[in-house]
Amino acid sequence: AFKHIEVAEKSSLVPVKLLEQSIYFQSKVVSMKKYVADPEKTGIIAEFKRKSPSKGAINVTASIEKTSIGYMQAGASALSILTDKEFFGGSIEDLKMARKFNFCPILRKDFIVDEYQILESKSIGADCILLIAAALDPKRLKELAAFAKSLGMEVLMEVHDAQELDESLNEHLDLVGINNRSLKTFEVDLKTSFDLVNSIPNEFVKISESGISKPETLVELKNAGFDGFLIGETFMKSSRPHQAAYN
Ligand code: IGP
Repeated sequence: AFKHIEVAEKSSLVPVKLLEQSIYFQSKVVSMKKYVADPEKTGIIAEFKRKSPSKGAINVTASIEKTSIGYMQAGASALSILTDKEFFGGSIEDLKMARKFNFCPILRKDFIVDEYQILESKSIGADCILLIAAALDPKRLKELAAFAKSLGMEVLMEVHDAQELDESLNEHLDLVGINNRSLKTFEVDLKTSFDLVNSIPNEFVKISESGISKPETLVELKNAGFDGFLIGETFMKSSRPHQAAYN
Protein backbone atom coordinates (compact mmCIF):
# COMPACT_ATOMS: atom_id res chain seq x y z
CA ALA A 1 0.00 0.00 0.00
CA PHE A 2 2.92 2.31 0.62
CA LYS A 3 4.77 1.48 -2.59
CA HIS A 4 3.75 4.76 -4.19
CA ILE A 5 6.13 6.58 -1.87
CA GLU A 6 9.82 6.35 -2.57
CA VAL A 7 11.33 5.94 0.89
CA ALA A 8 14.85 7.31 1.07
CA GLU A 9 17.43 4.73 2.12
CA LYS A 10 19.88 5.58 4.85
CA SER A 11 23.28 4.28 3.94
CA SER A 12 24.29 3.35 7.46
CA LEU A 13 21.03 1.61 8.26
CA VAL A 14 19.07 -1.47 7.23
CA PRO A 15 17.87 -1.26 3.60
CA VAL A 16 14.13 -0.68 3.14
CA LYS A 17 13.75 -4.07 1.38
CA LEU A 18 15.03 -5.85 4.45
CA LEU A 19 12.78 -3.86 6.80
CA GLU A 20 9.83 -4.99 4.70
CA GLN A 21 10.81 -8.62 5.14
CA SER A 22 10.27 -8.47 8.88
CA ILE A 23 7.50 -10.77 10.13
CA TYR A 24 5.84 -7.73 11.68
CA PHE A 25 5.01 -6.42 8.23
CA GLN A 26 2.54 -9.25 7.85
CA SER A 27 1.06 -8.96 11.32
CA LYS A 28 -1.78 -6.72 12.32
CA VAL A 29 -1.10 -4.06 14.91
CA VAL A 30 -2.54 -4.26 18.41
CA SER A 31 -4.74 -1.18 18.62
CA MET A 32 -3.57 1.36 21.18
CA LYS A 33 -6.68 3.39 20.56
CA LYS A 34 -8.88 0.46 21.50
CA TYR A 35 -6.91 -0.68 24.53
CA VAL A 36 -6.50 2.78 26.00
CA ALA A 37 -10.14 3.77 25.55
CA ASP A 38 -11.44 0.45 26.93
CA PRO A 39 -13.37 1.38 30.11
CA GLU A 40 -12.49 -2.02 31.58
CA LYS A 41 -8.79 -1.12 31.47
CA THR A 42 -6.71 1.47 33.37
CA GLY A 43 -5.68 3.61 30.41
CA ILE A 44 -2.14 3.71 31.71
CA ILE A 45 0.56 3.75 29.06
CA ALA A 46 3.63 2.70 31.03
CA GLU A 47 6.89 4.05 29.69
CA PHE A 48 10.37 2.53 29.67
CA LYS A 49 13.19 5.07 29.66
CA ARG A 50 16.59 4.85 31.33
CA LYS A 51 17.33 8.55 31.34
CA SER A 52 15.86 11.85 30.16
CA PRO A 53 17.11 15.32 29.25
CA SER A 54 15.29 16.82 32.24
CA LYS A 55 16.32 14.29 34.90
CA GLY A 56 19.54 12.74 33.57
CA ALA A 57 19.94 9.12 34.70
CA ILE A 58 16.66 7.69 36.03
CA ASN A 59 17.39 3.97 36.05
CA VAL A 60 20.26 2.82 33.86
CA THR A 61 20.21 -0.82 34.94
CA ALA A 62 16.50 -1.57 34.52
CA SER A 63 15.72 -4.70 32.51
CA ILE A 64 13.37 -4.19 29.58
CA GLU A 65 12.15 -7.75 29.87
CA LYS A 66 11.25 -7.62 33.58
CA THR A 67 9.94 -4.08 33.42
CA SER A 68 7.70 -4.48 30.39
CA ILE A 69 6.21 -7.75 31.63
CA GLY A 70 5.77 -6.29 35.11
CA TYR A 71 4.03 -3.20 33.76
CA MET A 72 1.51 -5.30 31.88
CA GLN A 73 0.95 -7.67 34.80
CA ALA A 74 0.34 -4.65 37.03
CA GLY A 75 -2.49 -3.51 34.77
CA ALA A 76 -1.03 -1.12 32.22
CA SER A 77 -3.07 -0.85 29.02
CA ALA A 78 -0.07 -0.31 26.76
CA LEU A 79 3.69 0.24 26.66
CA SER A 80 5.73 3.24 25.53
CA ILE A 81 9.32 2.39 24.67
CA LEU A 82 11.95 5.07 24.13
CA THR A 83 14.22 4.07 21.28
CA ASP A 84 16.31 7.25 21.28
CA LYS A 85 19.78 6.49 22.58
CA GLU A 86 21.36 9.87 23.05
CA PHE A 87 18.76 11.56 25.25
CA PHE A 88 16.81 8.65 26.72
CA GLY A 89 19.27 5.73 26.77
CA GLY A 90 16.96 3.57 24.69
CA SER A 91 17.36 1.44 21.57
CA ILE A 92 15.53 -0.46 18.89
CA GLU A 93 16.59 -3.62 20.71
CA ASP A 94 14.53 -2.53 23.72
CA LEU A 95 11.41 -2.29 21.62
CA LYS A 96 12.07 -5.63 19.96
CA MET A 97 12.42 -7.23 23.39
CA ALA A 98 9.23 -5.60 24.67
CA ARG A 99 7.47 -6.94 21.56
CA LYS A 100 8.83 -10.41 22.06
CA PHE A 101 7.52 -10.70 25.61
CA ASN A 102 4.18 -8.89 25.49
CA PHE A 103 0.92 -8.96 23.58
CA CYS A 104 -0.23 -5.37 23.99
CA PRO A 105 -0.08 -2.10 22.08
CA ILE A 106 3.43 -0.68 21.90
CA LEU A 107 4.19 2.97 21.20
CA ARG A 108 7.55 3.74 19.68
CA LYS A 109 8.61 6.87 21.50
CA ASP A 110 11.15 8.70 19.40
CA PHE A 111 11.57 11.84 17.35
CA ILE A 112 10.04 10.71 14.07
CA VAL A 113 10.69 12.99 11.12
CA ASP A 114 10.68 10.73 8.07
CA GLU A 115 9.11 7.72 6.37
CA TYR A 116 12.14 5.52 6.88
CA GLN A 117 11.71 5.70 10.66
CA ILE A 118 8.07 4.68 10.27
CA LEU A 119 8.94 1.62 8.16
CA GLU A 120 11.58 0.80 10.75
CA SER A 121 9.00 1.14 13.54
CA LYS A 122 6.69 -1.29 11.77
CA SER A 123 9.56 -3.71 11.17
CA ILE A 124 10.45 -3.93 14.86
CA GLY A 125 6.87 -4.57 15.94
CA ALA A 126 5.65 -1.15 17.07
CA ASP A 127 1.90 -0.58 16.82
CA CYS A 128 1.83 3.17 17.19
CA ILE A 129 4.19 6.06 16.49
CA LEU A 130 4.57 9.45 18.11
CA LEU A 131 4.49 12.64 16.04
CA ILE A 132 5.40 15.82 17.90
CA ALA A 133 3.56 18.90 16.60
CA ALA A 134 6.31 21.22 17.85
CA ALA A 135 8.86 19.40 15.68
CA LEU A 136 6.98 19.14 12.38
CA ASP A 137 5.07 21.55 10.23
CA PRO A 138 1.37 20.62 10.00
CA LYS A 139 1.52 19.51 6.37
CA ARG A 140 4.49 17.23 6.97
CA LEU A 141 2.94 15.86 10.13
CA LYS A 142 -0.18 14.96 8.18
CA GLU A 143 1.86 13.22 5.46
CA LEU A 144 3.75 11.15 8.00
CA ALA A 145 0.51 10.24 9.81
CA ALA A 146 -1.04 9.14 6.50
CA PHE A 147 2.03 7.03 5.74
CA ALA A 148 1.85 5.29 9.13
CA LYS A 149 -1.85 4.61 8.55
CA SER A 150 -1.08 3.11 5.14
CA LEU A 151 1.03 0.53 7.00
CA GLY A 152 -1.86 -0.19 9.37
CA MET A 153 -0.19 1.59 12.27
CA GLU A 154 -1.76 4.09 14.65
CA VAL A 155 -0.59 7.61 15.38
CA LEU A 156 -0.32 9.61 18.60
CA MET A 157 0.18 13.32 18.04
CA GLU A 158 1.68 15.29 20.90
CA VAL A 159 0.92 18.97 21.50
CA HIS A 160 1.83 21.52 24.16
CA ASP A 161 -0.61 24.32 23.48
CA ALA A 162 -3.85 25.35 21.78
CA GLN A 163 -2.08 26.69 18.72
CA GLU A 164 -0.30 23.41 17.99
CA LEU A 165 -3.59 21.60 18.48
CA ASP A 166 -5.50 23.92 16.12
CA GLU A 167 -2.86 23.84 13.41
CA SER A 168 -1.94 20.18 13.42
CA LEU A 169 -5.10 18.15 14.00
CA ASN A 170 -5.87 15.98 10.97
CA GLU A 171 -7.97 12.96 10.10
CA HIS A 172 -5.09 10.48 10.14
CA LEU A 173 -4.49 10.74 13.87
CA ASP A 174 -5.84 8.22 16.38
CA LEU A 175 -4.75 9.63 19.72
CA VAL A 176 -3.92 13.15 20.81
CA GLY A 177 -1.55 13.68 23.74
CA ILE A 178 -1.21 16.83 25.79
CA ASN A 179 2.33 17.02 27.11
CA ASN A 180 2.46 18.70 30.50
CA ARG A 181 6.22 19.16 30.22
CA SER A 182 7.38 22.23 28.34
CA LEU A 183 9.98 21.34 25.72
CA LYS A 184 11.71 24.66 26.38
CA THR A 185 11.94 24.80 30.17
CA PHE A 186 11.29 21.10 31.02
CA GLU A 187 8.89 22.39 33.64
CA VAL A 188 5.80 20.29 34.27
CA ASP A 189 2.39 21.89 34.68
CA LEU A 190 -0.68 19.66 34.78
CA LYS A 191 -2.81 22.70 34.07
CA THR A 192 -1.80 22.26 30.42
CA SER A 193 -3.88 19.09 30.30
CA PHE A 194 -6.90 20.52 32.11
CA ASP A 195 -6.87 23.63 29.91
CA LEU A 196 -6.72 21.76 26.61
CA VAL A 197 -8.74 18.59 27.10
CA ASN A 198 -12.01 20.10 25.89
CA SER A 199 -10.38 21.34 22.70
CA ILE A 200 -9.61 17.80 21.54
CA PRO A 201 -12.47 16.57 19.32
CA ASN A 202 -14.13 13.44 20.71
CA GLU A 203 -13.16 11.18 17.81
CA PHE A 204 -9.59 11.14 19.14
CA VAL A 205 -8.48 9.21 22.19
CA LYS A 206 -7.22 11.76 24.73
CA ILE A 207 -3.94 11.26 26.55
CA SER A 208 -2.33 13.30 29.31
CA GLU A 209 1.47 13.01 29.22
CA SER A 210 4.24 13.65 31.77
CA GLY A 211 4.53 14.53 35.42
CA ILE A 212 1.82 12.17 36.68
CA SER A 213 2.95 10.82 40.04
CA LYS A 214 -0.16 10.27 42.15
CA PRO A 215 -3.28 8.11 41.76
CA GLU A 216 -5.41 11.17 42.69
CA THR A 217 -4.02 13.09 39.73
CA LEU A 218 -4.97 10.27 37.41
CA VAL A 219 -8.52 10.27 38.76
CA GLU A 220 -8.78 14.06 38.27
CA LEU A 221 -7.50 13.77 34.71
CA LYS A 222 -9.95 10.98 34.01
CA ASN A 223 -12.83 13.05 35.37
CA ALA A 224 -11.71 15.93 33.17
CA GLY A 225 -12.11 13.70 30.11
CA PHE A 226 -8.79 11.94 29.52
CA ASP A 227 -8.80 8.31 28.41
CA GLY A 228 -5.10 7.64 28.78
CA PHE A 229 -2.18 8.54 31.01
CA LEU A 230 1.44 8.34 29.91
CA ILE A 231 3.65 7.65 32.91
CA GLY A 232 7.41 7.13 32.83
CA GLU A 233 9.59 8.60 35.53
CA THR A 234 7.29 7.78 38.45
CA PHE A 235 7.65 4.08 37.64
CA MET A 236 11.22 4.05 36.33
CA LYS A 237 12.81 5.85 39.28
CA SER A 238 11.94 2.94 41.54
CA SER A 239 14.67 0.34 41.81
CA ARG A 240 12.03 -2.16 40.71
CA PRO A 241 9.87 -0.34 38.16
CA HIS A 242 7.86 -3.46 37.43
CA GLN A 243 6.72 -3.50 41.07
CA ALA A 244 6.25 0.25 41.36
CA ALA A 245 3.47 0.00 38.84
CA TYR A 246 1.40 -2.04 41.29
CA ASN A 247 0.99 0.86 43.70
C1 IGP B 1 6.46 10.47 30.30
P1 IGP B 1 7.07 11.27 32.76
O1 IGP B 1 7.11 12.63 33.38
O2 IGP B 1 6.00 10.39 33.36
O3 IGP B 1 8.39 10.56 32.76
O4 IGP B 1 6.68 11.53 31.22
C2 IGP B 1 6.35 11.00 28.87
O5 IGP B 1 5.25 11.85 28.81
C3 IGP B 1 7.63 11.74 28.43
O6 IGP B 1 8.69 10.85 28.49
C4 IGP B 1 7.53 12.32 27.03
C5 IGP B 1 8.48 12.27 25.98
C6 IGP B 1 7.91 12.97 24.89
C7 IGP B 1 9.73 11.72 25.82
C8 IGP B 1 6.47 13.00 26.55
N1 IGP B 1 6.70 13.38 25.27
C9 IGP B 1 8.56 13.10 23.67
C10 IGP B 1 10.37 11.85 24.58
C11 IGP B 1 9.80 12.53 23.53
